[in-house]
Amino acid sequence: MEQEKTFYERLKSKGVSRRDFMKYCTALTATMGLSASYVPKVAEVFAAPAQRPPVVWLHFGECTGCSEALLRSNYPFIDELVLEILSVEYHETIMAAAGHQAEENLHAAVKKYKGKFICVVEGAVATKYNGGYGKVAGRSFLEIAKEVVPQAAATIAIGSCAAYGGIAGADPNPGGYVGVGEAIGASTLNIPGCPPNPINLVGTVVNYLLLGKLPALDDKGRPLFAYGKTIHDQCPRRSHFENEEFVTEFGSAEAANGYCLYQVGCRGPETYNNCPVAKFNDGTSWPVEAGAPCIGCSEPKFWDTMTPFYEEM
Ligand code: FSX
Ligand code: SF4
Ligand code: F3S
Repeated sequence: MEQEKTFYERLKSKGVSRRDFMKYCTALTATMGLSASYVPKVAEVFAAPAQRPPVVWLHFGECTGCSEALLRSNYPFIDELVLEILSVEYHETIMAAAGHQAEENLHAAVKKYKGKFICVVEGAVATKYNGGYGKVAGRSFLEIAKEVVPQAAATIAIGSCAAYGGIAGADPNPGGYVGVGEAIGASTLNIPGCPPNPINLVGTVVNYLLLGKLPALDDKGRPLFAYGKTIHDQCPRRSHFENEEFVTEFGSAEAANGYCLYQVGCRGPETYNNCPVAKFNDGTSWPVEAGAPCIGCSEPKFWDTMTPFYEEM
């Protein structure tokens, strides 16, 4: 109880009301595919976590948009919440240490939490030329991944780069960039998207803390709660298109068809993700709602298979 009180007091001091927090927990519970009766239990995971798993967060070939999406989320407190449930031991973007001290932190964390930490990987791994296309502190991404990943309890590849190679792995891919799992022959839980929606990472971790297991995955390693349906299947532009009233509003089926972005290249029918329901920026909007066709950013090799993005499939 004391711990819970402290938690709400901490949130309050950051300008987050209990009501805001419960609103977030309700959205998160729905995203995870759990019934509303789980909302208090989800809140409890944050307010009184039974355990805070240590996390080693690695950065390889990427734009850091994945971390930025998490840290600059419009829920002003999501980064705080993540730090309530995870003990982030190493993260190059947010840690104070630099240079040799940062390297020491990495080695110390891996040694101390061997077999117990969650490894989160952001970015793709260069495999050609002995990993020569990407290094941190004089060691190749490949070398670091080979050392750290096998010592983790589980590895989460966040973003399409870490999951499948992403932009770094796009044709002609001179560095031989691939996803971290492929690079070292390990299996990873993948949360793709460029960037991915932070709620899907939080949902995965909360699922683990609440139910004691990782969520069910599809054949591409993605949690089914988030990637079980296509964008097109959940798209409001589609339901509008199929909705008679909407067609009437637009005057004709032809005009309503213009509202759907298929003809300007939307890849929603081949892309699995929950953007239409989870949305971004505090549930404000998502690409198709904002008028931008889905470019298939959560699918493997989308830079090669979905381009040119502006042409009809
Ligand atoms: Fe890749 Fe993440 Fe795209 Fe960027 O770090 S998934 S380039 S949004 O940021 O890895
Ligand atoms: Fe499908 Fe895209 Fe059209 Fe939405 S905008 S209905 S996802 S093709
Ligand atoms: Fe990506 Fe398409 Fe969603 S481009 S962010 S999967 S709408």
